[in-house]
Amino acid sequence: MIKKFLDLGYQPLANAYIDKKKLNYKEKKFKLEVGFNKKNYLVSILKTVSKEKMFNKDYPYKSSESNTMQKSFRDLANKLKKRFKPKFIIEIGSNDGAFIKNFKKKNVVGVEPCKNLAQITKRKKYTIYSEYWSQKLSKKITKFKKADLIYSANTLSHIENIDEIFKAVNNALSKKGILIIEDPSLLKCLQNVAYDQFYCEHIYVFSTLALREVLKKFKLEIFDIETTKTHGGSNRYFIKKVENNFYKINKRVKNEIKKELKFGLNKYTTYKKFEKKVKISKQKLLNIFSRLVKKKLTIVGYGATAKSCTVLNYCNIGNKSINYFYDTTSYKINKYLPGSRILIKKYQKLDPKEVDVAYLGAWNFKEEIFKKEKAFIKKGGKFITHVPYPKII
Ligand code: DWN
Repeated sequence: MIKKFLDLGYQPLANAYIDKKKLNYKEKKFKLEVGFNKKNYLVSILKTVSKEKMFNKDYPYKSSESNTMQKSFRDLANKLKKRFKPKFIIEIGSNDGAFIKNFKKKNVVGVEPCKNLAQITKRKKYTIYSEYWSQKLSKKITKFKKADLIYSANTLSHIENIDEIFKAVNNALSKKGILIIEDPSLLKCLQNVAYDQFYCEHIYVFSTLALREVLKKFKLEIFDIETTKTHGGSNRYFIKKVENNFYKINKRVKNEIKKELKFGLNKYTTYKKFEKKVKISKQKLLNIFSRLVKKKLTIVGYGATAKSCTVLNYCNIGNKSINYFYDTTSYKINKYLPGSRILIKKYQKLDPKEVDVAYLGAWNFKEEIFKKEKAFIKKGGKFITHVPYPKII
């Protein structure tokens, strides 16, 4: 039933940054292929890696590293408090606490299997279950009180066993309780030719169409939807039990589905067109790098993202093109990007005396980055992006 439409070659684990001592060892790679399920419209990678290999005590990504995400979580928390007045909230995938820190400790618990991240929030005295989300855990957390709000950003698309997720959500939610999930939008991903949304951790990139189909089995339904700019364009889905008549289905849901159908997210041919665009994008990006390298310009990477792992390995771009990456995340500094093995240095403001061009690994934070690098831009510094098409800015 699942038909492959995209082959992104052999890829290492996207967040497995390499220590200098381990540079002589070969990394394990896996074939990164993406497919479309004609039955429920779900887009997923075909070969998955075990969750224990990806989400463990060494997980390097911290949501709080960007002001954009901090603001997005703060604004959302304020909105949710007003609109739903939740008394007991569960966050699935609480990362370093960027969302839950906006709530009173007595009102919220986090679920975060990556122990290093869970620890950060535990130290601030929040209740965090350092386990994978499951039916067993949901029963434990809600033994005495069901949740009136479950929130999960950029996490459910990382969990292979969809059945387990939603059965656990059903267990944990009160009758009037709601689930809000936020993940990159498949429509935006295709429109932006952002093929780097596909890597080992992103098992699914959801569309409203697909999510609606998946939820039916669990007697859950989407009653509202918001589109956000975060992570290159995401959808925030508001979901309730079908039996819960407390909330009416907002017409935004219908409108979003209309948009997705118009674009053809229900048709395999749309995905084959996307495949062609990805190949063109690769060629154009390689042409840009080759032109700049010939001119002997100094190119660095900006933001050693998981997404850039897909781009660098698919396009075979390495340290002959990009001298090093800058990143603000302490775990990543002085390590090397998986596959491409480009060194990651501690972030410092771009200096036009040292850098001619910066490749935007974190293109999704372009606005935040451009604000920070005003001086570099003013003095003629340039950026390369591959989204929505490869170009120098
Ligand atoms: O889904 C996921 C998303 C939410 O986060 C995970 N699977 C893994 C991770 O993906 P990513 O690494 O592609 O996410 P980001 O948020 O695009 O990563 C931004 C990176 O760039 C971080 O390492 C921090 C860094 N950064 C920086 O060095 N300077 C970010 C900003 C805004 C900056 O100014």
